[in-house]
Amino acid sequence: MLGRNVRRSAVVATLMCVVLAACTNTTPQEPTPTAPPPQSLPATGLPQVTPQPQEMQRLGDDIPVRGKVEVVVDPLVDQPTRDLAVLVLRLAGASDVVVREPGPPSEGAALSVRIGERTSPTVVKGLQELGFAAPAPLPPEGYVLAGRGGGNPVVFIGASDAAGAYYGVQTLRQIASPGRLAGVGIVDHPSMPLRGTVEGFYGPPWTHAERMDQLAFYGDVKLNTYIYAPKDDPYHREKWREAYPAGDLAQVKQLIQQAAAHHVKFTFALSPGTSICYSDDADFRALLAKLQTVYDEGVRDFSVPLDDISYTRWNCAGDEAKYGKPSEGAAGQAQAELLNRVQREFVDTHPGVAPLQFVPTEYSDVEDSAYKTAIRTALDPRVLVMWTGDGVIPRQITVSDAQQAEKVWGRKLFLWDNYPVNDFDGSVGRLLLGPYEKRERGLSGQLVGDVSNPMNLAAASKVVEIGAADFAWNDAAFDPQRAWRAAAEYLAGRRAAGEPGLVADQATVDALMVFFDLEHMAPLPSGRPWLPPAPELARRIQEFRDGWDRGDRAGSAAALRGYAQAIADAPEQIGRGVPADFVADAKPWLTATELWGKALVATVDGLQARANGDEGSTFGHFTAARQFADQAKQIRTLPGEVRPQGQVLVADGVLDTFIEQAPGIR
Ligand code: LTM
Repeated sequence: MLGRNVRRSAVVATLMCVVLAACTNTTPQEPTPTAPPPQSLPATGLPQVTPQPQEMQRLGDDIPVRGKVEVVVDPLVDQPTRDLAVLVLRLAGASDVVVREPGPPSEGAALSVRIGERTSPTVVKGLQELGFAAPAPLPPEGYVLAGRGGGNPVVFIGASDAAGAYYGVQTLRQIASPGRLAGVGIVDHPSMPLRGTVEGFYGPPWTHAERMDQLAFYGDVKLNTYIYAPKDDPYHREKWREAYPAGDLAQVKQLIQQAAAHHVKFTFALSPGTSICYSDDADFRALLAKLQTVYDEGVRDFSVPLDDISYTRWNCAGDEAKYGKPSEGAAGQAQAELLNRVQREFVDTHPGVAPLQFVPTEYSDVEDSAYKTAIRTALDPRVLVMWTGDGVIPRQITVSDAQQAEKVWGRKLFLWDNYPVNDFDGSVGRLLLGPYEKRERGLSGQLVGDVSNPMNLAAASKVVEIGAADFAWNDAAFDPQRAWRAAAEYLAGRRAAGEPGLVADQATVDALMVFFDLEHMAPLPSGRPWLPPAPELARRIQEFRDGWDRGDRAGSAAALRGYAQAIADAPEQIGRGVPADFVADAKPWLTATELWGKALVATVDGLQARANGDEGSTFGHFTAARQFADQAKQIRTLPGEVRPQGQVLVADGVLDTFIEQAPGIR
């Protein structure tokens, strides 16, 4: 089974928001019918774009978008990019958008948007006329975008390739707001060549619909890689020799098309390690045959993960005869020979296939070993090797870890980042909605790519995925808190499945930030945190305690009560303003949050009553608080959604502790 068919209903969102862009622009005034159309609109600061561009500057006034707009494209600009440009311009206010190849201008166009190769003469001339000095050629997937309001409003997007053109238009989406495009100049390209996710967790695989949605979303945030490797798809691991049923292959075909439309490499992973006999040519042929079936459907990126297997026991007598007694070094040798053959006999013989990817059996440390020595010395240097950092769930990922890893593996590594995955015992009951923290700036110089291993809950994983996308694109400028808020803006800004909106609903963004804080904690395998629980709530509780101890009892209680009410109200606001798939993923946590919020409100009411000297009602409030908390503790994760199951956790160690301790505060 490739994935469950249906888990939840389709994405439906009602509110509109600036999608990954700050609402810095004001809505333009409609001109009176007799007034001439404005040629430019006063600039209002730089828009926020996520992932953050390498360079962005203001070039002049904003560009009005109204009436007829023409989009002039080179053949480099593919259909999805053209369609996105039309959608963005219509959302921004164009009544009519004409797409044409270079040639005579369309009659009556109020604005021309030129999208083509960075080096094409019209783009070069247009950028010169705008006085925008941009490098050429640009790195792969790069683009330059420049526009300015004025006598003859124009926007130029010059790209290094088709992906660059697509990303230029994704940025156009983020500099658009109702009635205008920001008059800015941007030079942009990714810092890491491979950016995305690996569906590599245990437990319920994503549904087909979730994968389709994820692939579209990756385009929005300039992620270019999706690795298909769900541990619980038997055809990926245990039954790796067996062909996928026809229906599953049809879905693979759809996924490949969806990936291509959003400039994502659909990477097919096959994990034979639990039963392969390395010395058996029949097994090698079975492996190639399986890869061939998906190659025939259009897959051009492949991975052979050999993680989470025993490498001190052979699966057949033939391996002992060929490689000797089971040992780490012998396993490394056998694996390297297998992978080299896949690279030479499959990748090299199939046009268009990218270098093979591989997850080693030792993937989570930086110590040299017999296994790593064998891989380092025997594995074809073109094969990409994945690594999770120093630890399966590391406390942090640093440049020096990656440098050490490069030494022992003999090559720069491809990061398999086990965040926000929640399939291990230490993560029971957790929804990981924290910022993309503790990944050191500068890692792009050491890694060939960064893919995150998400939660079984696909839509909820977008919060961390957006942070990871921002980091992988431009780690030098990365700000985890900024990217975290951008994730809230993204979620609050979908009009409907796959369709962006341009106006932010700040109440929804604020509610999401309150909720994200409550689910900030990220656990190590032991369950102890590598990201602390609810730092904002903890800060406010500390502020309350300090004020209370200083004697400002009423003031400090009133301040905390406001935030307690925001917690209690956040789930309803999120339910109204965020896509249905995120709400469905987060449902048990939202239900628990409302109860914990009510418990906190009642707790603060009890403290306020105490401050007023009303000990009689103090007791009643504390009793109500305990009842709400008891109800919240009953909420459990949903079977079929995550694995393992357990009590849903919300700001544990902060919220529950305060509610328990409050009756003793005097
Ligand atoms: O991390 C790797 C390479 N393999 C597995 C993943 O499949 C799993 O999702 C994570 C988190 O439990 N840990 C692993 O070891």
